[in-house]
Amino acid sequence: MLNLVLFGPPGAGKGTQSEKLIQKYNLVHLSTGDLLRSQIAAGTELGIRAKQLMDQGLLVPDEVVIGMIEHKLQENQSAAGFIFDGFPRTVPQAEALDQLLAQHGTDITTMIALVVEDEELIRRLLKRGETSGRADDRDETTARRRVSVYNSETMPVANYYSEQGKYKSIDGIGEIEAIFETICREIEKSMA
Ligand code: B4P
Repeated sequence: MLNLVLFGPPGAGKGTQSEKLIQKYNLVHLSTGDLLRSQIAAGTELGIRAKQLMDQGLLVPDEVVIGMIEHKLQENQSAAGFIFDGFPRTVPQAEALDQLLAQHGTDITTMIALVVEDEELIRRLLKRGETSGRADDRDETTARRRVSVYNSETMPVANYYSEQGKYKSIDGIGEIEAIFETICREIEKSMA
């Protein structure tokens, strides 16, 4: 089973690369950002609460996203593997993910971190905001807050996987296809 964590700051290209990886490796794509946006679109109570935080560029509480992932793992018990996109974003989320996967008799194969400098991230988020309609891409203050929340709350997750010998960083600047090929090479090394 291949279980991949695709890690990186907002706008690093996690969603972009996930779309390509799921095709190639036949994985189930679990993006907490997408799951939260479907809750918002459906107007659920969870979605209404999450939107208030997401629109400000802040993280949604750990128990909310962990609950969503738990539910999706249950629903996809026969999957060939998973790609975790935008999750885990805190160390408690990473610990919870390890426990959930252990209950299913599996674990994380590797974590691939896309590295992109802050000013390029801001440029990408604001550009996406021109067409995405996403409130969290709308203005520079929110985009900068998201990058800063990543640096303070999410970066420690890299150490968590590094201590397990599962961390691999990749340059996230360049052609989308070239970055994809580099990710594939790392995945294949981790499975060898
Ligand atoms: P996410 O949906 O995870 O959003 P993201 O970080 O913006 O996405 P990503 O890195 O996937 O960027 P993309 O490929 O689209 O999170 C949104 C919010 O949800 C969070 O702020 C938080 O509030 C909440 N949330 C989600 N998960 C959570 C969790 N686990 N815990 C708590 N809260 C959570 O790329 C961005 C842009 O760059 C695109 O326009 C793309 O075309 C472009 N791009 C991609 N690769 C490029 C390249 N190589 N060169 C140039 N441009 C590129």
